[in-house]
Amino acid sequence: MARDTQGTQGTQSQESSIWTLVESQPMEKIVWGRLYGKNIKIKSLGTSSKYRIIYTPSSFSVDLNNDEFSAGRGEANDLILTLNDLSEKILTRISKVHFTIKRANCDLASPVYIKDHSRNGTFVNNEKIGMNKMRILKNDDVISLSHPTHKAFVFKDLSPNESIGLPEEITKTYYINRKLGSGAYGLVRLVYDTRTCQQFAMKIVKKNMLSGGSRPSTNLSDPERVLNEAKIMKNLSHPCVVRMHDIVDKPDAVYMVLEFMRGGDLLNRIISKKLLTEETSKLYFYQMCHAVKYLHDRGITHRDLKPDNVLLETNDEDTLLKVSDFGLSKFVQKDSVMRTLCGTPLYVAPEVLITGGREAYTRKVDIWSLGVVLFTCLSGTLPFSDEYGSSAAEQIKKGKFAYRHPAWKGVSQRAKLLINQMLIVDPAKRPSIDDVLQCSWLRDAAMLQKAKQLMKIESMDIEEENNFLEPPTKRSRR
Ligand code: 3AM
Repeated sequence: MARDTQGTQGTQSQESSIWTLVESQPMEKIVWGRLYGKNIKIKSLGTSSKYRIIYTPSSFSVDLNNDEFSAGRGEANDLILTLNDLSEKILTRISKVHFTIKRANCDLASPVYIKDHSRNGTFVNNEKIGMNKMRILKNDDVISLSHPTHKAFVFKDLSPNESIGLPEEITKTYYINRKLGSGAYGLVRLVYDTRTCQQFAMKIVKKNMLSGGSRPSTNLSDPERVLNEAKIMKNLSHPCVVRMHDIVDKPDAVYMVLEFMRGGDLLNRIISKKLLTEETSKLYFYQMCHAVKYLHDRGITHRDLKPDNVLLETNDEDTLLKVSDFGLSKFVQKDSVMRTLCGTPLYVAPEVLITGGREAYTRKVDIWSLGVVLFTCLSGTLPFSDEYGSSAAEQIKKGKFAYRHPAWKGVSQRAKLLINQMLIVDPAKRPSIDDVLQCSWLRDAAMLQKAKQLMKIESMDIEEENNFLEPPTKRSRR
């Protein structure tokens, strides 16, 4: 039996024992930020304050080590502003609580928020926050009270500075937070728009890191190609296509500020669940198809469709999904051909491998990749792999695959039929995205209803597809 700290046994729960222990040994408080006085001299402290003031002949600083810090005229503030500190003219414009600064759980990994509680305003770097509004406070931000010229404090963020080396265009607008992940191209970071506090994912594509390769599939260095991604993405607007909010192009890297997708990517989802149910696979696949249709209707071929490039909005099973990464895409006119060899092996269409990029290939490459993605969702395995005897490339060129995994026993024939069609080697015989959207497997009222809600659309093609749901009118027998 666990022994409690007071030496009694049995009567007290283990939980309360731990509590006593924690209480008797308070944790050292983390100082997560500091306010330096600027121009105005502030001497007084709130009676209940735990803040340490460091005086120097010309300035002082306050350590921030609680979740929330408040400043204003009122006695309850951590920092009380009085006539000793400010001229009467300024003090009359100071509110009881003028502003508060917060860092959730004093966690250095969280952003710092400043909230304006005053009618006359709290200003950050000369910009008014606005009554009852918040913004993110960054290192070296200057706080003014009631007027931009009444500069009172400079804020020092004591968390590691993640914005070193980033261009000013980015750091002046965004607060740079934790790493979300990384890929072949570079890093993805969580960032916040300091004014709106909105979260985004910033993708940093290093141009030099992508240089080199003589093989076209690895030659991603081409700045034009990076910019191509940007140009295409900025002009796209569809619920299932990742929105690009901002882009900064620099000689060494491109910084893309994208919609933040907190659910992570489809690859991780499949890996964590081993495989997806047919119901979920269908819901995800349907949304991917809508994204691809949107792109194809605009003459855009994605060319790099794979689960890593499909992002999920939430961690819920039924979630909105968005297709990302158009770095390998290219605008093509209808009926024109694409000659660039790109795309990732395993998801790449046979015509790309067969011709080695020397011949033309079309948007049907996306249909093939979608077929592979669907196969992967439903079974958690790849249809083509070097582990199956011959090389994956050989299997792809022959369109040779099998439903080996036991999970396939529980998958409908309609789903398999669709995969068979999407993985036809001859692109001319492979269905178009419209054909795929019309397939019998996707005529599923419950799924369509869910998708419609997630995609928040009333009148898209879904309506047309719903027509399938009408029971066929029975012909009266004569
Ligand atoms: O490294 P992992 O696989 O954990 O989910 C994406 C991947 O995570 C994440 O960054 C990594 C490299 O692509 N990611 C990419 N774009 C994102 C976005 N818009 C994103 N996470 C959230 N929102």
